[in-house]
Amino acid sequence: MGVFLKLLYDNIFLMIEKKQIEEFNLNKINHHKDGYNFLSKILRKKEINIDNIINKLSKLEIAIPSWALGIGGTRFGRFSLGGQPRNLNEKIHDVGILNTLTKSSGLISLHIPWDIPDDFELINKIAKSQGINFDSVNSNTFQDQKDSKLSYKFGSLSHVDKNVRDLAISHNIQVINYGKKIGAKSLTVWLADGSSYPGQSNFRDAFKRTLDSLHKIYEYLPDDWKLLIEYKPHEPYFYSMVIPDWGSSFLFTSKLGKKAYSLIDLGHHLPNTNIEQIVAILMQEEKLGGFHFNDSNYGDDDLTVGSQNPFQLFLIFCELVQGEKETKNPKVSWMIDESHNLKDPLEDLLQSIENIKIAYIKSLLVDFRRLREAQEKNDITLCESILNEAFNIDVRPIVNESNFRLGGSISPIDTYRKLEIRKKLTNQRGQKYTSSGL
Ligand code: AFD
Ligand code: MN
Ligand code: MN
Repeated sequence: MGVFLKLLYDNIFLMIEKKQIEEFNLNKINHHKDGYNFLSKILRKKEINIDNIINKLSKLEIAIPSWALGIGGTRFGRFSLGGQPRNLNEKIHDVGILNTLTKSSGLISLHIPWDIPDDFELINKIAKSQGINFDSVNSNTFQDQKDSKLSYKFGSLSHVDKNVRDLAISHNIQVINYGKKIGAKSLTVWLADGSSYPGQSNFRDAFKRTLDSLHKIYEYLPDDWKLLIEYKPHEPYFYSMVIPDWGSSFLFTSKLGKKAYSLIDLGHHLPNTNIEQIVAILMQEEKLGGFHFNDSNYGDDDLTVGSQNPFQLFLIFCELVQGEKETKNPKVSWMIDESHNLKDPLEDLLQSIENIKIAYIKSLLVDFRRLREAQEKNDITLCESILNEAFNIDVRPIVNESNFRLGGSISPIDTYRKLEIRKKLTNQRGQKYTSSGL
């Protein structure tokens, strides 16, 4: 049996069969339809076409981070969970499970060098067999690679030593080359460079060295690719970061050219930052490339999307939906970036996918024309009530109906549990894990 078939066979137990989902849906359909029909009636009275919303949902593609399919950890410890993926093949199968249940996560975002395929042709075949495509490829110059003669300890693209900068540039170029072989169309650079003490680094010199390095990477970028520049105010450095905020990311992307865009990671803001305003302005400047969705309270907590502040997520989507209509910003990549320590990663990601859909649907229910009129009159109370009118509708029946119509599960987490997927994964892959991840 060829390697491909062997790998497929090894994971065949994982394939959730269509009839299993159909059986599960059959038991839930009446209860679901009661809720859905009731909601349809309410929305029809508001002259909202629910089918248009479901049609938009059917086009959703949420990218799953390869590094979040296993248990992450904190610097204080990492606790095991059985059945975590041990290699890229198994990560792709896990994304296949998510996509079979939700029909909206047929994308995986790889992290290099953690996810370098041994055999590109084989991995493309496996991904195709699972209905999975590759989203942005992520470079990693925040860790020294084994037997590297140079170190990123004091930075990479901004390093004072040109040799280190050249190493980091060549790594990013190598990541682009890997990406080309799997059909990726964007490179995500999260530059972890910065300083932890006053006086450690010259801010302007570090900026200029970084810009020069990014230019070299940008020149190599294929014409139909995007370069996504992610920003972060702290960690792993705690006095300054070279790209700390949306303004610095925007400055770099503006200086680099039209293929460069900013990436908003929701956990990369100081507490109480108005992220939705950043979305609005970056879209106005046609420089919003994508999101890393997660949730947080204090820092880069990488918690389940929408688990802490669903209203902020809704407001972000309100700007996204308005920006799509009112600006020429290109299609934005919706990627998740999380690190799981407590929950089953696949359950966590199923929750995140559902919460993204919920926030998106609610933003589609907002009467933005009426909101504009109320804003023009400075009628604050009316502005708030127009938003809250949409936010307070329980739209889960629409999420479930969309899953159902696409052949997914009316209730993905319940199906995942009923089919005992985690138990099967553990039986197949063992209790201990060797997965990479943050
Ligand atoms: C860490 C960084 C950043 C990056 C991710 C994957 O903070 O969010 O996108 O790792 O490299 O979370
Ligand atoms: Mn991120
Ligand atoms: Mn992060």
